[in-house]
Amino acid sequence: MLSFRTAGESHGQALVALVEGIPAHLPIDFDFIDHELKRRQGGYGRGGRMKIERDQVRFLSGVRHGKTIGSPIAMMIENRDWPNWEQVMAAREVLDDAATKRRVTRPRPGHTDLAGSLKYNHTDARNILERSSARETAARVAAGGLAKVFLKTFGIEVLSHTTAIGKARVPDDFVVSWQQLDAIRDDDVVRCVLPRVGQEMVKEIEQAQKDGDTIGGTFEVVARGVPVGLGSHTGWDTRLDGRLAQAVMCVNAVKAVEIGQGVRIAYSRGSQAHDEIAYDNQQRRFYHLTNRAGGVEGGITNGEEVRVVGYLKPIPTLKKALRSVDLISKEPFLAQHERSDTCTVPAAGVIGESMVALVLATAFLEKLGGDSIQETSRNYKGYLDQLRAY
Ligand code: EPS
Repeated sequence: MLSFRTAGESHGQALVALVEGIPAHLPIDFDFIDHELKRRQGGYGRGGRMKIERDQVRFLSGVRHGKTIGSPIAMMIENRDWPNWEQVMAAREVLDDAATKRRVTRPRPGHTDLAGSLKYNHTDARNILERSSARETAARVAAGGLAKVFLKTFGIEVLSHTTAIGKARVPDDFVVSWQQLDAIRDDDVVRCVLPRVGQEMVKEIEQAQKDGDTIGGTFEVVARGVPVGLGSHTGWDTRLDGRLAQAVMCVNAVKAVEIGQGVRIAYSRGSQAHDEIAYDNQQRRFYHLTNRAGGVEGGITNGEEVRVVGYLKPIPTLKKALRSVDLISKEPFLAQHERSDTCTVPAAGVIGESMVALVLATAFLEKLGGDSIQETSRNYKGYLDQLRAY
């Protein structure tokens, strides 16, 4: 069973990801995983922090001579900002002065500051925000990179694009092709496949920046090569659409998730909502004439591309601060402003890819099992033969 956890604070020493259940003998593409981390760091509208960090994975366990050995894989990403925070974030007790420096007592509306401080009984919201910071997603992308390397062995690939930033958005009925996704360049600052809309997105971010404000938007993750039969209709928690929704919803700032064209079809008739079925005699496979369902029917993948849309709220750390109340004095104040980003939608797409890859890899291994890649490959071949012989 594939599972992963992360640990680490935004301004702590490092982030850690622990991945268990990847079969043995998987060749690790180290450069690919580091490149994934770099993709996450990009995007127009990131703050000063991204100039400091140069995320790279150090493998601590589970990989030997370039291949997985079947044991838990521990990955570490150093925080280059740590030397500036050694005292503030020290594990051991420090002098009062260093302990109170950079204390956060004026919670930001929309952030975890208030709910987290009340729940964990802290009067310094730094104890909350350090972990709820989106910095943690670097560790998720490391784990997701591993999942992508695993999936690629079986011909499954996951990419994403930005579909809206503020008022700039791709047309409602726009269906992105794999070629368009594949052609997004690393230096594309908004990761939108329609250049004219991309330029509008840049303007939206610039305007928000000028106004001391932040801006949200949407991204779409697409997975191709996904076989029919991942996930199951038999239980509430085995349905793959539910698992994908959870995985994308927990990306920082995401407030809504859509599978395929789920939102639009809620407002249309059944005859306009569903994807008609056809059969390809040559390839001996069923397929659909459209893919509004986003590749999942009844909680099971149906062989079409899996498509998931994440909707992000604007980041809650605002220069133009909103009204708040001090945690200690209970007096009204404007919320605290910490250095932060104006827009993270392009980065969120990369994180969404990782989360989708982790869900797909988990469901793939649930269905096909295997302690070694050889065993999983044999099982997969047997399943594909079964589908062809159906
Ligand atoms: C974040 C605030 C900023 C972001 C950070 C998320 O960091 P800092 O407080 O150090 O300026 O840049 O994101 C990352 C560091 C990252 O790697 O994505 C926050 O408050 O959530």
